[in-house]
Amino acid sequence: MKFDVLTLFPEMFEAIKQSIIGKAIEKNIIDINLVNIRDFSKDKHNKVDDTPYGGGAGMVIRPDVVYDAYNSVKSEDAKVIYLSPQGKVLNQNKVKELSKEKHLILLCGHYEGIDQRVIDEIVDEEISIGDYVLTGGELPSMVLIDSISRYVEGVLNKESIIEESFSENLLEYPQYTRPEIFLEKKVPEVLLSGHHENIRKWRKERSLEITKLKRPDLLR
Ligand code: 4F9
Repeated sequence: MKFDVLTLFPEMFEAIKQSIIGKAIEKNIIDINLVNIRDFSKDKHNKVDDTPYGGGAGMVIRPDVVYDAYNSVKSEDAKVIYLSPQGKVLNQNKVKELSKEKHLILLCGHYEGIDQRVIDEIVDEEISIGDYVLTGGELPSMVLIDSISRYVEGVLNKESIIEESFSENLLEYPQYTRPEIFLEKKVPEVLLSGHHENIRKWRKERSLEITKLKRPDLLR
């Protein structure tokens, strides 16, 4: 899976090159190519934005600069996603769907936004990660890369994937590790029993119970 990220702040993406995603990058299972929109500026001061037509506060990113950044990475089968509060709110079904793509181009806005003409020209899908406003699309892009990469073959170990499909649309059951007694609290007996079928049933029950209590909307 190839991700091209069009951003004014490529340094922010150091955060996603860690842990499981970092390993997947090393193994060449996923590729994250950071494209600095500023590299496509047309003037000697590297300016990428200008004041909004019609007036108002803030600056707007110029369409020509974004278009040239896009043209430097586009491919026949690329899907272009703009991270924006105006997009459809991301959920696990959308994540799974997007994980089947080969090439995603993620466009990150900043300031007051990006000139609408280039959005209309290049964007296939607008996605929000929730109903709140951020300072830019970089964190939402990283959320998208992280959640999608989990579904790419070879990124997670097999057990984690089976575990997930088993408990689909439910919250996770509680986990315990050593010590067996902590602040006078014992680990649930069934988990020490070695009885795999009973453990499986207990975990499913806890998942259902926790989902009913904390997120009944997930059960519908
Ligand atoms: C993008 C917020 C996606 C939520 C981008 C300011 C954003 C956002 N989901 N807020 N720029």
